[in-house]
Amino acid sequence: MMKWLIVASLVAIVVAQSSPGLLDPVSHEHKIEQHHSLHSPIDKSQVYWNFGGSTVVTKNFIRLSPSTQDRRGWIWNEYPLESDNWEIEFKMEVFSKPHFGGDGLGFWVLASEMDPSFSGEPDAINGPIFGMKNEFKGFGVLFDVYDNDNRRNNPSVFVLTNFEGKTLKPNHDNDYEDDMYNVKPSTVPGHVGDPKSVYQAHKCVADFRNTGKVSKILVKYLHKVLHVYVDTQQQGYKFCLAVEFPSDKTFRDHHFAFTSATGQVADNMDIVEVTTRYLAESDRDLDDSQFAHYGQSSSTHRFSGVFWFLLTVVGFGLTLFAGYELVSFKSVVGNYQEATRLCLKFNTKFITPHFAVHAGLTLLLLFGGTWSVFFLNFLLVGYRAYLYRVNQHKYFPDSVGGTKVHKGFNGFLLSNDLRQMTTLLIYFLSEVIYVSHLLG
Ligand SMILES: [Ca+2]
Ligand SMILES: [Ca+2]
Repeated sequence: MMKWLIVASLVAIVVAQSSPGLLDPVSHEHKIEQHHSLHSPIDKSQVYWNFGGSTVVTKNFIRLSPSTQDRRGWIWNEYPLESDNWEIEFKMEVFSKPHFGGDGLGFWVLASEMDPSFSGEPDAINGPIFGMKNEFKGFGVLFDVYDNDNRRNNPSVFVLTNFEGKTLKPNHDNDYEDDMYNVKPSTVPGHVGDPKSVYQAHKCVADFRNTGKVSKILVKYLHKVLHVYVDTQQQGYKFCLAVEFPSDKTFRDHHFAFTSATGQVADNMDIVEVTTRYLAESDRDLDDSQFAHYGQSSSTHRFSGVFWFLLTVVGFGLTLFAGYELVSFKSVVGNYQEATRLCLKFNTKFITPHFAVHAGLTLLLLFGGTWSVFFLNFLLVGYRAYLYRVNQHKYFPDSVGGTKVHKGFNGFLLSNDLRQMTTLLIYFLSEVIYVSHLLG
């Protein structure tokens, strides 16, 4: 019973996710503007949307581009914006089998003169910026999936502006780092000028690719400040970025659009649902510092592959050793003489180096940002430190195969059997996580 309780609680610790966000930045009090929205069945609800390029519209989703190299697709909302303040919430999915995917997609707010139906060319808005042409007029919230500069800071979310409709030449090779719009908000709570300010972000890294879930994005434009919130795990929105546009900027009569592009690498890029609301000038600004947030780099990639490779190798060694230990002790059950010999061997040769290697690995975990695994291993280190302190760390033949612990000892001890099984389980679960980090 005790054994299974421990197993169950260890598994629970490892799979434990952060608790869902309590705050909801969506302005549910305002009604949905159907002209700017898309709901299932999409093929019936898209009368206000035009599409082209590689885009395919089905009942349940719009595939902007398929997981095929060098494709570009777009959809354009034909109904012009009739409010200065608005928010758009969309669900999207970016996925494909290969380890790498890309290039990316964009949500755009564009001047009406860009309306593709004005052009003789059906794909006139298509171009190299995730499916958008360099001369776009307006701005876009971009989702850059592929990590071109190998700085392990993708998929990233940021804003690109071109209010004059000039020919932009953004630097795709460094993932638009030099081109991102980065004017920080000066007027809203939680940002620059606010003593509580913790977020001064004009971009974020949010891993929305191959999550097996639909990601939700909320873009809110209120009082000239553009806020972006992202939810990749269906656990509630987290803050991503906020930027302030020039005070004379209104996007009345502009149009919503989405584009995407694949290149050498290719993902399916789907829009699953779009919900738009007009906001009122009297709406209150949200305090972005109250939200959990996505950082500037991916937490799972805070360390290089070498770091996780090292953990994987050492963790594999420890797992093998724990397995060997367990099997060795099982094989001498009932044979007191052999059990004595085995205990002596482990007590003199293995226990201290084994504990030392594991303690070193746990120390490394402290820097890896994987708190559940660190906590799990820290428990084990703590228990072993306790064993040393009460001088009960050695194996003794009486307890091999049984549940007996040292006679005359009043503290807390696991039986040898349980101690070895728990160790093996913790090592194994940790190893699974090291490998998953190593593989990205
Ligand atoms: Ca990129
Ligand atoms: Ca990058």
